[in-house]
Amino acid sequence: MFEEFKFKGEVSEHKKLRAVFPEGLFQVMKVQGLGTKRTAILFKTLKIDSLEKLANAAHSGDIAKLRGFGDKVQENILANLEFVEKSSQRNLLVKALSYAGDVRRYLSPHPSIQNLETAGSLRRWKETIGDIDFLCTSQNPEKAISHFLTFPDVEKVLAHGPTKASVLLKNGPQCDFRVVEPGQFGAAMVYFTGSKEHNVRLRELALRKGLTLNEYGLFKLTDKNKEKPVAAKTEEDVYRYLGLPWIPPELREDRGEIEMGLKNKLPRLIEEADILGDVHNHTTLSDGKNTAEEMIRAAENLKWDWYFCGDHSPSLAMTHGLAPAALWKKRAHLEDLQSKFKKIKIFLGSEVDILPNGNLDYENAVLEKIDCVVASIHSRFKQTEGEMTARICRAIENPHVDILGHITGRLMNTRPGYNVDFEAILQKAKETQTAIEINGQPDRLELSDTHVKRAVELGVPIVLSTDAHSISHFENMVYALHVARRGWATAKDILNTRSTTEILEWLQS
Ligand code: DGT
Ligand code: CA
Ligand code: CA
Ligand code: ZN
Repeated sequence: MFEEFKFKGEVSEHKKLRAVFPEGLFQVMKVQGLGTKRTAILFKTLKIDSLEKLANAAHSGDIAKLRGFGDKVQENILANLEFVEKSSQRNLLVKALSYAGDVRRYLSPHPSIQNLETAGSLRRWKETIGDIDFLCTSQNPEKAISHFLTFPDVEKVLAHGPTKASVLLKNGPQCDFRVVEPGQFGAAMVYFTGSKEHNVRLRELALRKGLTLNEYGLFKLTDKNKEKPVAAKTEEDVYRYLGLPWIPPELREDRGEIEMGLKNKLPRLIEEADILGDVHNHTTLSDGKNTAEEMIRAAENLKWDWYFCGDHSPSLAMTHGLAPAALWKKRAHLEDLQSKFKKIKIFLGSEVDILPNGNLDYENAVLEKIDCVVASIHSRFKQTEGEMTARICRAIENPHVDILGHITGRLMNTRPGYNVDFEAILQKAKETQTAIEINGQPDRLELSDTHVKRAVELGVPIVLSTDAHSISHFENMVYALHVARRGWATAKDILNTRSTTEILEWLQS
């Protein structure tokens, strides 16, 4: 059962487990150096099911006495507890989406609720979420509010009035709910989608045009009592009256979207339908849970055109990576499998470790024969920023490396990434035309949005990856996609949009 904990990002699984295990156990497991096995031991022997109990046991020295733990592990726990406690105040996007899905399924069928939408950071697909914001219109706001308050997963009502309410969800984040007039819905959506910084800039722009903007509408300054909005019903109306195109929520961060919007130069962001395949994933041959055949079938069901079927390289023992002989056996197996699949083209991929000195885990003669090489770091996270940067730059200088995998090794709310000089790496990637990955695992999501934007500016190729260890992880592509969108990426900036011929050409060039 504890093994199953490992599957992060499986929303349904997560939900089932949430009901069975104390929430605190999930937090304990996230402390770096613990993981599923040690968390299980701590739970069974010392009844540790919360961060508080973990801290007490570590301070009293009980943990060091356990077999297989010792002083060093105990010290590590104490050091890492601080990081986890600090970061657990914001929820991972994936978790917030799961809660928001529950709320939506409960609210949307109700007869007094229309136009139910999420707003706030969730609608902007920010990587972490403070609270969940919902907006709707209604003929009967009080009925809508009282329905919201009777949601079975409400732990505590924080505040409520005739048109708005805030609750704390069981084991979960805060959720805010507002009911607005249908005629004001667009203005309310703009206001409550934010970000605050984007809204400030919109209001400045409004003022310059002799207008004033709030959650009820856009009004002329001469309309002293704000009686007749010039725009309010739809977001498009509000933006249009300000001289702007509708701005995708992912861009609403005051990172230049208003300036570019005024010039009508906003990028046409990449969309889910543009994605034709994945380059980074794993099968049962290394540490995945599904066979190559199962993975490929699931990929074909997603209507992808191509699939680079990957696994780990051997240096990291716990992932059971493939020695060269096993790689060639796998290639033959993939060639056999191809005859079973008519719609998807299968290739040999590999996630190859970058060794501490920047060398790769396979010889060049082996790398050369792999169709797509993703190089990533999985060891010696404690090197200095200078060492890490040099190590990565050296790896991507190797002409057989096509893609740099998870660039910082971070696990959000668990461990910070290793320190790297992003600018130096992006420049090196540009020079060597190595692609940089946006890893879609919900607790990684690296490269982050601002670095994606920089990569786009520099013309560094970007690839979205699922890093799937089971077929259910293919949904990670959606998270990677939205990071790309938050980084202003268009289809042309992202390699996953290339046809089979084009991606092979790119890999060979
Ligand atoms: P979060 O919840 O911390 O992840 O981030 P948001 O962006 O969802 O922030 P939240 O829930 O406090 O508020 C939702 C939106 O409402 C926010 O993005 C912009 C708008 N908003 C809230 N408070 C203010 C404010 O004081 N001024 C302005 N202009 N907008 C606000
Ligand atoms: Ca929020
Ligand atoms: Ca809020
Ligand atoms: Zn991987």
